[in-house]
Amino acid sequence: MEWWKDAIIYQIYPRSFQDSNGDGIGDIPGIISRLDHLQELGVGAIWLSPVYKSPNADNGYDISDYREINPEYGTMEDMERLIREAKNRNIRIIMDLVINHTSTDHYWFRQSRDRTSEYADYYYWRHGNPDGSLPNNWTGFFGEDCWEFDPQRCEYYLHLFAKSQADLNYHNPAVLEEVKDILRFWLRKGVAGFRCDVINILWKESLESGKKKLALTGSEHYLSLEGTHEILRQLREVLDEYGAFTVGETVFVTPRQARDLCGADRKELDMVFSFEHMECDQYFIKWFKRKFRPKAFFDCLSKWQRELDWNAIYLENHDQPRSIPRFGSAEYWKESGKLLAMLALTLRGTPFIYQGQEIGMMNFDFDRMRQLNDVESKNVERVLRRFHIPRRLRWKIIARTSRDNARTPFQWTGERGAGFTDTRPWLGVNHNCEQINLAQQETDPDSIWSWYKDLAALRGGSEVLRRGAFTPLEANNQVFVYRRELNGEALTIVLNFSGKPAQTAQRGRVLRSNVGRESFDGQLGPWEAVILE
Ligand code: ISL
Ligand code: CA
Repeated sequence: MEWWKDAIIYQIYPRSFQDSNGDGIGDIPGIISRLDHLQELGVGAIWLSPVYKSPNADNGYDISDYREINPEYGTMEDMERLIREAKNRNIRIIMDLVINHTSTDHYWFRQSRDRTSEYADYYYWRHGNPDGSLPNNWTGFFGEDCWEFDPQRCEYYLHLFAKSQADLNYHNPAVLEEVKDILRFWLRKGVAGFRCDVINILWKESLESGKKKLALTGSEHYLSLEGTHEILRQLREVLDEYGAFTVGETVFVTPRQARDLCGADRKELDMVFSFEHMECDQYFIKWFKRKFRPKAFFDCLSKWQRELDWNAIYLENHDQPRSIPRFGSAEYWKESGKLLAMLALTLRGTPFIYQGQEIGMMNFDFDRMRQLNDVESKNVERVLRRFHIPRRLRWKIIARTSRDNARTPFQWTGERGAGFTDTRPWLGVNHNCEQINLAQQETDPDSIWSWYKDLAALRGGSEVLRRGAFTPLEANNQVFVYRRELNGEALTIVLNFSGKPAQTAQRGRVLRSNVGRESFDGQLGPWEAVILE
């Protein structure tokens, strides 16, 4: 029971993991061929970003058929083989469940364009106002307004994300029944659970205009509302028939709201991805970057550790820039990469490692818009242009925040194509693959990869690290110290988040050091990290 409290979960972004048939696009046979890599790392489950049929406006987060595999990624047989082959290695498969919206290519949506069809109310359709304005003043997640006119139905439909991602209408009970069937379909195939995309915005209480805000005007009408809790409890009944696991991606949640979504007594989700710790390098919204503030980051992590019994721990995913240049240091690439690994694997909760994190992959090295694929970046560039932001500044904003930073192909080797593909990849390989790649790190016992394996094994064998209580001991703008404790056994983790020397009052026997230190007198070098007994 609760296997997910002891496991490390690895996120795969299928399009960028491993191409097996030379079309430049990662695929399921490619993933199967790399399962040994994941087994070696010691992961207990894989979260697969969407592999369903999709026109790829948002790389699979726009699903056109929940029961088909995107042909670019393989066949249903390939998927079934992946589930089997992973199981042989004691690795579970977690699917991405995107049910806030579907692609406008989905059969339901195409039918819904006809007002007399049985699918007419599967989406939010509204007339514009008599003065010609949109049905309400809401703004969407990708920076634009969120209504699109459909000439066939002569109405607007709601889309909180891209134009081709239409929001499903959960006021219509048939929609939830459809979703339950989709869950059963996949659970019967043997998947272990779901990562639930933007799950706390499912229920739109009303479609009235909202209070004007810098971003997401209207969100008070759908963020973490009771209607969503009700939906989750119903889905949970289905999930419980199969003992399935869920982690919800929950945007803009407070600890209190998160507890209501994943508290053990709530019978909703098992855990949630919160976002607050990802906001310590921004003003208000992610497009306005500021210098990373370590103290705010530590305080935020400690707060979530204190407020929730169990957290989903992550520093990277397919929507965020890479963690080393963000929270660590490019200059101290290896040291800070190892320090961040220590943080991710010693907090209380389930660690999620995003592909490439385990070898210290960095942000893309593109220099112009044309090299990007991300629909969000393209929308935002359009909005910035509308506000007459000059090109150089537009690029600066986008380069630092684009989701494509984390989506460049996995760097297996230092060759052209990085061992990901032998042809032109769908998104450019980072030129630093000559320095940063798995092949090189595999032969180096001092590499970031070796360090991840070592810490994963340490965690696997340590009840204190897996289940122990968390107590923060020191947090300033440089040093973060905390203790994990269980049944009288304690480990102290000491992290120097800076290129300058630092000090701490902690002493102890060194269990792990990212710089090969054998004894510890409280002095820390740049980006030094130790676990003390
Ligand atoms: O990317 C973001 C922050 O950098 C968010 O605004 C993101 O869009 C939000 O977290 C929702 O993400 C999820 O749903 C989106 C999809 O584009 C993302 O890839 C997915 O993780 C719509 O399905
Ligand atoms: Ca392929």
